[in-house]
Amino acid sequence: AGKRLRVLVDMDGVLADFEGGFLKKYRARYPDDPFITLDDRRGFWVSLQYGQLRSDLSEKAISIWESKGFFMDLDPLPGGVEAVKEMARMDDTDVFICTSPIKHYKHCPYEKYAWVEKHLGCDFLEQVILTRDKTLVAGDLLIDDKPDIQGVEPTPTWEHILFTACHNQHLSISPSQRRLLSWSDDWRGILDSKRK
Ligand code: BVP
Repeated sequence: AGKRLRVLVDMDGVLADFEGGFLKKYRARYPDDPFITLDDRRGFWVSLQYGQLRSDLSEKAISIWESKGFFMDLDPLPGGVEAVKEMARMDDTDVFICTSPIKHYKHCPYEKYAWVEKHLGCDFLEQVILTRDKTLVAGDLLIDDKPDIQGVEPTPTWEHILFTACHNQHLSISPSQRRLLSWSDDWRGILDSKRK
């Protein structure tokens, strides 16, 4: 007993609806161009799939999340904010929001902090970790919708829990990998499984 559990929670696709926010703003800005429904999304990178649809659409997709207000305006995914707040109130539990900003840094880092303040409260700003390399962050669990999380550290301390999203729902994963299907799924059981 006595060891605290450290949970790292991703933001885009886990707490904030990146895919829904993207599609809505893409269609509003480029109403005459083809788009990919959320059901047809495959692969983590939106820009890659749009570029495969038509070569000019990669840049158009990128223009959406590089615009002012994109990250700020993302809706919370169902149950995420409540789950993270409950986690933070649990005994012997530390929760951090671990998120990778885009390299176009004009709006994104600011808006990620603003989103956390708006939806989780200013006390939660203490828990924000912005990094392009999550393998360097030590934790027991990383709840993230990106199937392959890599960086300079070959053996991260966390167990990656794959959070189901439109782009990864059809992926077959190794038997050892665990999924969280949504915030209605048993996230408390996953946390308990890591407590010693
Ligand atoms: O901030 C998001 C958007 C960006 O990558 C970041 C992923 O962060 P994590 O969820 O891993 O923390 N992003 C960028 C592209 C294309 C760039 Br070119 C993309 O297709 N999808 C995407 O999410």
